[in-house]
Amino acid sequence: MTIKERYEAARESYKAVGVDTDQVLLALKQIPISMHCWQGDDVTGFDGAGALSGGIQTTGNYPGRARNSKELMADMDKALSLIPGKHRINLHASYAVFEEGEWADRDKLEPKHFAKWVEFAKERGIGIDFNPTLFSHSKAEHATLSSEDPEIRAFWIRHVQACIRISQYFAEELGTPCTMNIWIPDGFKDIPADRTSPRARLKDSLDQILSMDYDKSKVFVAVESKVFGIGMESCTVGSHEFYMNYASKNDILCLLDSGHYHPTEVVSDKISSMLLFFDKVALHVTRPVRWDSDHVVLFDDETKEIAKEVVRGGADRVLLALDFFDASINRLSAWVVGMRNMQKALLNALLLPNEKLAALQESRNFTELMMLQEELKLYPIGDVWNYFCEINGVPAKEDWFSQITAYEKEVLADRK
Ligand code: RNT
Ligand code: ZN
Repeated sequence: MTIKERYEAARESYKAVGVDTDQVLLALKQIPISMHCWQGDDVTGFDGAGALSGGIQTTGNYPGRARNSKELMADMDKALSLIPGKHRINLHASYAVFEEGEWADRDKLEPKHFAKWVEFAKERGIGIDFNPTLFSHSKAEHATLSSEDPEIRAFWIRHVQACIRISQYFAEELGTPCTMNIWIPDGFKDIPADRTSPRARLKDSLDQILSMDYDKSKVFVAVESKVFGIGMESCTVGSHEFYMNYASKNDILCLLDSGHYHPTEVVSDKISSMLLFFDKVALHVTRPVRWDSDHVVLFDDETKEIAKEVVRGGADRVLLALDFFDASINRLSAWVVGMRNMQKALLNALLLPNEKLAALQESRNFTELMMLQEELKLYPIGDVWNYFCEINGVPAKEDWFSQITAYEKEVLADRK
């Protein structure tokens, strides 16, 4: 049987439970995911400011890490060619592309330092999201926006403001809003004596940053919390309560990273609450394992649960981005696996008879609800997925992987 014939058979199965798979394929194609550039080079960046720091870490030394913008762009291009649909890319400020002999510190970054990325995005018709980089820098050794040192704090305030200008430039050049997400590593390894002052300083820094003039319809500023980081086990200044309150009072967005909560706490359960109080919510989808928050996204239960909430809450209200970094496997494969898994999870959610399931809950028919949810798990989603790949011009099943192996031999092997 061909992929199309299998799809046609699957279409009948889904039709019987009231799901129109043709509509589902159209809907899935409309959901962009922002692919993070930092998986390609282990969060190193191009500004040479220092080794990765700030409580995040990559492990592994799989050969072929992208060493410059040309290599990173080529790798992202290759990965995107194996992922169905049109997506976005997510950049960090440390990925500025300088001309020969040129360099600017983080507080002096300008739109022109990102012109090459705009060119890249324009050629591919995709949007860009952005992140100020408040780590891996000599001025980020202790604290950034919550620093007790006024000069350090002013430096990082200037940096984030520069990033807002760059974000607006992306939005204007590409004709699509840019989500600009602020994450800072500030925190304490051991029990602090004063949790208030650093948080008050962070609050004041954010106030100063947002007092600048920018177009809120073009730049969606978001703030990302974290429960702990390596070397910041006892207190994170930018905690969930801090940012949720800040975002809601200041009309900016909260970004929920699925690796940033206590191990039994899940982001899938937070989305519906956020959407009742905010117009939009931003996500970093990733996979936490033990103390690490950044493993490659799998087609696992929590990713599926997140996708259900995205679909049920309105996919246009959830700004989806991925955030993981694995240096122990082929980096392009990590991107493709993670992106395709996020899409499979969205497909899984779209293929559910969501109204029918909600009606069962509403009538408190939990017996049938459980039965149906479980039976639906073995419906032929794979046949729909393969067809989705085929009609969007990318290899179905594991057939994309031979291209990764070839790229590894032809391109990555030369990077010594
Ligand atoms: C770190 C945060 C943050 C980073 C990226 C590189 O814990 O998740 O989002 O991963 O900005
Ligand atoms: Zn994150």
